[in-house]
Amino acid sequence: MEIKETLESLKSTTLVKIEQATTLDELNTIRVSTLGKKGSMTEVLRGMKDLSPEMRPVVGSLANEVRDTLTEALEAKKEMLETKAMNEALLNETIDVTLPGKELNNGTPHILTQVMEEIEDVFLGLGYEIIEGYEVEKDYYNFERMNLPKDHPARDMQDTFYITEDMLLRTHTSPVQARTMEKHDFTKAPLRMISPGKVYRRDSDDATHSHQFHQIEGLVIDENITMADLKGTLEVLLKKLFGEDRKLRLRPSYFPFTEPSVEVDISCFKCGGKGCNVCKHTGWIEILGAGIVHPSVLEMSGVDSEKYSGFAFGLGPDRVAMLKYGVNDIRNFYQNDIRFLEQFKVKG
Ligand code: FA5
Repeated sequence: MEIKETLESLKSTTLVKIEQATTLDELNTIRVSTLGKKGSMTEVLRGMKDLSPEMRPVVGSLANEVRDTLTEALEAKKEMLETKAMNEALLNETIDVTLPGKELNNGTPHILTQVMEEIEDVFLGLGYEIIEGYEVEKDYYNFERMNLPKDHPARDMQDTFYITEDMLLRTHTSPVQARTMEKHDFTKAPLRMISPGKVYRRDSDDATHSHQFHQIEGLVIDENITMADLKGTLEVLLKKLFGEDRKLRLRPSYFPFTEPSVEVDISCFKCGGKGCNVCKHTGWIEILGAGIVHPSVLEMSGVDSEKYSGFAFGLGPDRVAMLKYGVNDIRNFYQNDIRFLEQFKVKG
């Protein structure tokens, strides 16, 4: 009889404890200490082995009833406490829908990329192809095929970084001329191409010179191409880029791969032509070199120089970007200063 009473009293005291529990943790402690492996209920049931055979089923069914009642009471209380906790959380966690959202910091193409794409668009509109060259180039294409044999003194104008005796970081985009001409079938169509990319020189850096910069090479080969075609094309480009009022100046110059050769200057953005520190007090900033392709350059690429002629130019988009946006030091483009770069965000 004693074990029956113990079970009854365990039931009633545990039900009171369940009733009084205020947290899920407390409830769990009650469950473990009553129904768990080392719980009081298990402890009581261990005494069953001492009962008479007639009493065992009676006490067994009572024990089942007590366990079921307690399990149900624990479940019901658990559900109640969970609902209560959720309601409290909902009341406490007020969401302020009027708070401003977090601003997403969108990236933007680098200003030099934007300027190069603008120039590419002008030439695509004129029917040119865009061709990529190699930044690591053979001495042969960079110099020899551009009419600069080994030991030619004009190589000094473009001293560079050699990788081996025959391989170098290209000093200009002009080697793309030779690589394109030797593959082109002139019996099918004239050649009109531009080639943008990075170039390298052992120049000492200053406000308008960087040891790594960009060029856009241009090349047009057809029958009867003259200096007038070159001048007309450059005028279309520079007026599109800078507006109608910017002045253009062609100065006689020398490149071994063009004859005649010119340097093309544009009036200074800062002083408008009066002379200042940006234009080194000349009123002009040089932005490209150009000329009529030298017959030897054509012949070395297998092009008949009696039949075909062409013009070529090498434009510095870094200088174009400086002129267009009034940037007075080229080094700003390469220093990755976010405050500088953010000024040229594409609005979108
Ligand atoms: C050349 O590199 C020739 N290959 C251009 C050419 C092509 C002439 C086809 C004739 C026919 P030059 O060294 O002048 O030429 O450079 C061309 C342009 O690159 C310059 O007008 C200038 O805008 C830019 N440039 C040259 N050196 C630097 C530098 N260190 N930093 C930034 N821009 C430069």
